[in-house]
Formats: sequence, structure tokens, C-alpha cells
Amino acid sequence: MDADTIFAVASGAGHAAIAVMRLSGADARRVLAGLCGRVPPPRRVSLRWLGEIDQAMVVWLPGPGSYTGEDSAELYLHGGRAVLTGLADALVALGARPAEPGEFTRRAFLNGRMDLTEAEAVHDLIAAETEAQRRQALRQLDGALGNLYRGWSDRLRLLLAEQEALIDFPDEDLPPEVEAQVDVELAALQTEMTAHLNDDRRGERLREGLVFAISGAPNVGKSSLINALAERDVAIVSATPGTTRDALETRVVLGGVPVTLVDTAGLRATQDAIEAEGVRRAEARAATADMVIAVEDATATAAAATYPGNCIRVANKIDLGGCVGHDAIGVSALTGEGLAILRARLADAARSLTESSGPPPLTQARHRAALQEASARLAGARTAELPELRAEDLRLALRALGRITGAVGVEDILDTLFARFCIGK
Ligand SMILES: Nc1nc2c(ncn2[C@@H]2O[C@H](COP(=O)(O)OP(=O)(O)OP(=O)(O)O)[C@@H](O)[C@H]2O)c(=O)[nH]1
Ligand SMILES: [Mg+2]
Repeated sequence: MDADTIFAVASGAGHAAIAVMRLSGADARRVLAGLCGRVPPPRRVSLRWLGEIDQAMVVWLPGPGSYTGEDSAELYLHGGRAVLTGLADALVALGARPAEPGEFTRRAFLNGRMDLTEAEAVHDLIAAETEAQRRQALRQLDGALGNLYRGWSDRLRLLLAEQEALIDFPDEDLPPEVEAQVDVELAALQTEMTAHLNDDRRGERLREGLVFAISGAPNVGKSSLINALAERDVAIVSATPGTTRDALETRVVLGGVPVTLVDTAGLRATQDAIEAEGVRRAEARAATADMVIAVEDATATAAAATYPGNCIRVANKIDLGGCVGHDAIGVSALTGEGLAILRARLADAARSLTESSGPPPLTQARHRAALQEASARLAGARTAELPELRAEDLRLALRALGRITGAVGVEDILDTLFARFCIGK
């Protein structure tokens, strides 16, 4: 166990009315007493002079019922730079050291206050930009995802115990129903895992945000459309076809989901090497986007390109007349006509790409990899010829599941996982 007592400013950087200093570790009581004399009663806000540094509200949070599980304290100070440096110097003089990013949460995990999915949710909640992301992180923080995986682990553990009994007492004939029952349960678990894995990456998409690429022929008004949707001047608009070369990005919120809109070069065959590179990039962005907004000119006769994935067709420049196909949305980036309808359609699309009903969705590639491994081991267990081999597959499946919640073998990933956190969390 880490014996250091750590501290960090948990509130945002810079000058503010109040700043929160956090302290945690075996020595927290002595350090706090050194700062403010008498340690206040637990979990009560008390006003204290911190030597000559500041007058602050102080909360003493003894372990194991604290966030980290260790003896901890929080101090609400005046948020000036000199106050915080003065306090940091005093804390170092008393034997504490500045915390690493995520170190409080890492200790909370190591002390069994939360599992890894909950620790990841703390990070996601802090990073959440939109309502839908916040809800997903909060649900995960509440243990929904961890409980799902632990439920599967518990069921696997029962099956493993039955297999082990079969290995240890091979002569005691188990009734054939037991064997059949094991296979039924294995099949059920595998079906549930497969359904969870085949979720179209909803949870991961919401966590990471979506990418919608605006694509189409030159001059149809793609750049005008991104400017209209983002309500700011993202891209250069001009009557010269082939204006946009680089892919330009801007973040918007649609249906509670963060969406990166990408404006791309107009698609056409060209001799110009720079424009050709733009076209190549445009095609690449459209191919990897979660959704393509395929723009065509309502007054032109040329049919718009078709895209294999999710696609919304938009016929622009309806202020000039022309016609709008039955599966396209008619808009004018110039007058704003039809844009509200387009926005609503895009919001619906963003929601339906990320919304999930039923069990909580998978939110991280790390979970996905471990679940794929667990699912493959289950498949192995179902076809294993010998009880010993079947038991080994079940053990490996359990291990893979355990890595998600951090129940087993995660030492190697903790550094990378917590390094993404803020200092003070
Ligand atoms: N009348 C009318 N003109 C438009 C509309 N949208 C764009 N334009 C004009 O069409 C021309 C091309 O617009 P852009 O937005 O630069 O088109 P683009 O698709 O980004 O073109 P490239 O970057 O060259 O592929 C400009 O002169 C715009 O002012 C519209 O809804 N109505
Ligand atoms: Mg353009």
C-alpha cells in the first residue's frame, strides 16, 4: 500500500473565489493538525485558521468511509495563487507530497472503494460535454456496468465449481441433466455477451462523440452548410468549384450527443495534385464517418453519389427552385430554409446511433477486447471434450471478465488508465 500522504488542488486552475485542496493518506490527520491545530469533528465543516496562510473551511474525512478509503481532508480556501502556493509549501513541509494525475481515484480503486468501470466513469463524468454523455457516465459510476459483468462472473464461477467437482470426483456419476444444464447456461451467457458486444458501438460512440462528414460534388454548398449548421464561419465559401481542400472540423451538439461535423473537398476527377489529395481525404473521411451528409444541388440534374453506410441526403439551394428527391431534405444554406428540419433529422440520427435501451452499454474498447476474449473462451468451453479443458476455458473466461472490473490482473493497465485523469481526482 502506498504510504505517502498526497495533496492536490481539486478545483479548476487559476484565480477563483474558492479553491478546494484535497489531502489523503495514512498521515493525513497529523498533517491536518499541523496545519490548523485541532482536527475538526469528522464530516463537519469547520472554520479554521491555517497558520498565517488563510482562513478556510475544513472537513476531516476519516477512512475507510472516505473517497479514497484513507484518512482524508478537504480544505476550501480563497482561490488566489499565493494562497495555494503557500498551502502547498506548508503541506510539503509537513511531509505530504503533490498527487499524480488520478492518484486519489487510483487509491479508491486499490482500497476497494470502487471497481475499474466506476473509476473510468469518474473520468468520463468529468469529461462529459453533453447531457447524454453525463447520463451514461453517471449510470456507469452507479455500478450498472460493473454489476452486469460481476453477474456474469458469478454465473461462470458456479459453472466452474460444477466442472471442478466433476474433475475431482469423476466416479460419482452426475445425473445427465446436470451436463445438459451446464450447456444451457453456457449458451445463455454467450447469447447475452454477444448481444452486449453487438451494440453497434453505441456506448463507445456516445463517449467518444460522433463524426458526421459532409460530402458531395464541388460547389453544391457543403461549406455553406457547415457554416449554417455550426452558426459560425468555419469554412471559406466561394463560387469557384474546388474551394475546399483540407477537411475542416467543428464540434456541435445534436440530440445531446457531441458531433464533429467535417466539411470536405468536392468530389470530382481532377488534374490538380492538391485538389486530388483533398478528394482522397474527403473520401477517407466519408468512409470512416458515423454518418455522411450527402449534399447535392437541387437545381442540378446530376445524381448524388451513393454511400454504403448511414447517410442523409440533402438537396441544397432550394431558394433557386429545382427539385428535391423523395428521400432528400430540401434546404437553403443561404436563406436558412429547411435547416430546422435538417437539424432535427441529424439530432434523431445522433440519438439513434448512441441510445441504448436495456442493460448498460459497453463504453470502452478495453471492455470490448476483454469481452471478446471471454466470449471466445465460452465458445471453447462449450466444445471442449474433456472436463479439464472445459474448466480451463471457464477459468480464462472468468479472468477476462475480471480484468474489466479490475478484480484480477490489471496492474499493467493502471498507469495508462489513471494517467488520463486530472490531477486532484
Ligand atoms: N442560392 C444559393 N447559393 C448557395 C447556397 N449554398 C451555397 N451557395 C453558393 O454556392 C457556391 C458554393 O458554395 P460552397 O459552400 O463554397 O460550396 P462547396 O460545396 O463547399 O464547394 P467546394 O468546396 O468547392 O466543393 C457559393 O457561391 C455559395 O454562395 C444556397 O443555399 N443557395
Ligand atoms: Mg467547400
